[in-house]
Amino acid sequence: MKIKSNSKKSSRLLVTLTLILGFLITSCSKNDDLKPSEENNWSLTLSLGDAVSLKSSVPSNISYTKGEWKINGELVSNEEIIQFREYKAGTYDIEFTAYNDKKVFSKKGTIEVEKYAVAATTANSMFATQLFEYTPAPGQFINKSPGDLASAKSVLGAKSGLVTLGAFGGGIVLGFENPVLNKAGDDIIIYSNAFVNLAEPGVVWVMEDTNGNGKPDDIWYEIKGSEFGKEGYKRNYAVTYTKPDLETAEIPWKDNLGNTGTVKTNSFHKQSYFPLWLNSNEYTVRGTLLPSSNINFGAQVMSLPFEKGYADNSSAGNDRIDIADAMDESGKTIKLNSIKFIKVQTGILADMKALGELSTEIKGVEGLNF
Ligand SMILES: [Ca+2]
Ligand SMILES: [Ca+2]
Ligand SMILES: [Ca+2]
Repeated sequence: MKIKSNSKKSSRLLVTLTLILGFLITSCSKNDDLKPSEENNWSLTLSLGDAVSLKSSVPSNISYTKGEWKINGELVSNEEIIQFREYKAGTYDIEFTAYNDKKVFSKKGTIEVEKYAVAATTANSMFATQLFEYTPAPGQFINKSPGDLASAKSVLGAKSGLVTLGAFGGGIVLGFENPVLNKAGDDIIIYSNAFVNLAEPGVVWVMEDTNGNGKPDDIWYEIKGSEFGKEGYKRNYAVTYTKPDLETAEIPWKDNLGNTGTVKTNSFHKQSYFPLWLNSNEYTVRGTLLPSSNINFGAQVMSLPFEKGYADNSSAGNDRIDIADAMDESGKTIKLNSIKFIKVQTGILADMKALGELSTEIKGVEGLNF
């Protein structure tokens, strides 16, 4: 963790990963007014998954009736202390606002969360070596292996890790050291734990580093797989998962079509199925829903693989992706010369009975053409 602060006067106390931000009160008036600080900037750089505690320390002679923490403009807490930890690289705007009946006092800062990467060598740089985001949906392995940050890191630079993405929409974003070129035929292999008659297809997205900044902040293009346009295939499908009051209860969801349901819990996995590192009590995932047509609830629950174009699909455990199948929002094929980033998301929303939720797993991602 690297820290810098533009605010010379703010008192900082770093104990392990705890950061206390002293709020500056430029003057303390007789009326207990909260005055805005002149120096309103601080910044931190964290690695993906690092945790810091942020404390609002308005001096005790100032009374305020309400305090609010916002992250990227969204209210996350009214407590004095919040813990910040993100599994998604990017810039986060942090704001604490204190109110009394006279004034509003606000202090802002930013936290930059950097990707996690393993060193790229000649022996491993054909694999994705960078982790930009791990945002699983709820599931039976979430908050433990293979549904935690260590598991997400395990797929880097190899094909022998294992991470689960949880139920529909849960995802992971990885990057390559060097662009993977779009040559004739397949360009990428996604390794998974697919079993015979138990495909858990994940939708694959690719991105060029168009602006050349090394970050996945350009346009995602979905790989047009064999289920494109079939009944049950829906783009821009969104599901909101809510943390239940009882930590071990099943996880309610609602989608953007008015449907509701739950991610069921089972007796094998007794921890919370909701990602406990999140700052909020609900979150929404958005992606492409694949048909449930290949799931068969007979004497034995089965999920047959689709023809092509998905992760965790083929029973051999290696699914080949052709960058030439990338398509834009309208479904039109787009020509990409290379890609730098890849995203995989669980594509089906299904309760597989005794097997738990349908969830895509991956073991590693390999580029074939450089
Ligand atoms: Ca190709
Ligand atoms: Ca699987
Ligand atoms: Ca970029």
